[in-house]
Amino acid sequence: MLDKENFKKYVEFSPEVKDALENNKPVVALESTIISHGMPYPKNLQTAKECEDIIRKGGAVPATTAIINGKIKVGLTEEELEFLSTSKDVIKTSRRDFAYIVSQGLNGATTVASTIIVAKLAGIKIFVTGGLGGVHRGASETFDISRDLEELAANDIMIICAGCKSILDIGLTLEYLETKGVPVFAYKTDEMPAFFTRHSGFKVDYKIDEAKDAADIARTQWNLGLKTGILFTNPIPEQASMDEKVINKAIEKALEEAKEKGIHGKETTPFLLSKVVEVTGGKSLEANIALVKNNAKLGAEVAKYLYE
Ligand code: PSU
Ligand code: MN
Repeated sequence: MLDKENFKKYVEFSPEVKDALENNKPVVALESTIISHGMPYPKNLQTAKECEDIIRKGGAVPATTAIINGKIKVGLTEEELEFLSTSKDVIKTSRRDFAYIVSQGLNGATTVASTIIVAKLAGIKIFVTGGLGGVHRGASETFDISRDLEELAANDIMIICAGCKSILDIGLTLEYLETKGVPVFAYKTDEMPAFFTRHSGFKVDYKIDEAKDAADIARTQWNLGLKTGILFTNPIPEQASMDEKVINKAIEKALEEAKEKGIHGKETTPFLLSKVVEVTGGKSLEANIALVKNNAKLGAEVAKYLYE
C-alpha cells in the first residue's frame, strides 16, 4: 500500500503546488515520460511549458512529477523541465523502478503509472496526459500490458487523455478496464477516441457533455467507496486530427520494425512513438501536441469543479 507518512521523507513540492494543496485549490498532475521519452527536443519542452500555462490560465495549478537526483518532485522548475527534455540520464520510471532510482540518487521520468502513484501520495485527484498505456497488439503472445492500467484500477484518480493509440489493441484495453471496474467516459462523444484520430469504432460506457458532470461522477464514485480510477477521454480537436490511413500505415510500419529489431519491454512504447513521428515526417508530433494541450484545458476545467 501507499505510505503517505514515509513519502514525506522522499518528496519535494514546488511552492506553487504546496500552496495549492494546503489550501485545497485545484491541482492537475502531469507526467514526465512524455517529455523525456515521448517527444523530441525542443518540442517536448515547449509542450510541457505550454500545458502548464494552459492549466494555470484555466484556474488550476499544474504539478508535473519526476525524480531528480533521487528526490520525488511534485511541481518542477523551468530548469528541471529543461533537464528532463534534454538529458540522456533520465530513466523511464514505473512502479518497480522507484526504489532503485530514489535510493541511488538518480533521475527518473514518471509514466502514467508512476505519476498516479505520486499524485495519490500527494493528494492530487486529477491527472492530464496525452495517451494512456494499454494492452499491446499481440499481447496474448508478448504479455505486454502496461502497468498504467493496473495503477488506474487501483487508485481513485481521474485521468484525462485522448484515448489509446492504435499501437495498442484498443478493444482489449477496454475489456481489461471493464474487468478492473474502471469506468470509461468520452467528452461530447460516445466513441473511444484513438489518440491521433477521433474514431476507433469502440464505444465508451457513457458520453459526458459537461466538465461539471465529470467532476460530479468522480466525486460520487469515490464517495460510494468505489476506489478505482476514472478514465475520461477527450478526442483530438477536429482540425488537428490525422488522416486515418496515413497514421495507420505509419503505425504498421513502426510495429514491423519493432518486431524486426526485437524491441520489447519498456523500450517498446518509446520506440513506436518516435518511429511514428519519423514515418509521418513529424505530422504525428503536431497532432500529439495539439491533443495534449486540448486535454490540459479540459483538465483544468474539471479540476475546478472537483476541488469545489
Ligand atoms: N503514449 C504517448 N506518449 C507517451 C506515453 C504513452 O502517446 O509518452 C508514455 C506514457 O508515459 C505512458 C507510457 O504511461 O508511455 C506507457 O509505457 P508502457 O507502454 O511501457 O507501459
Ligand atoms: Mn509494456
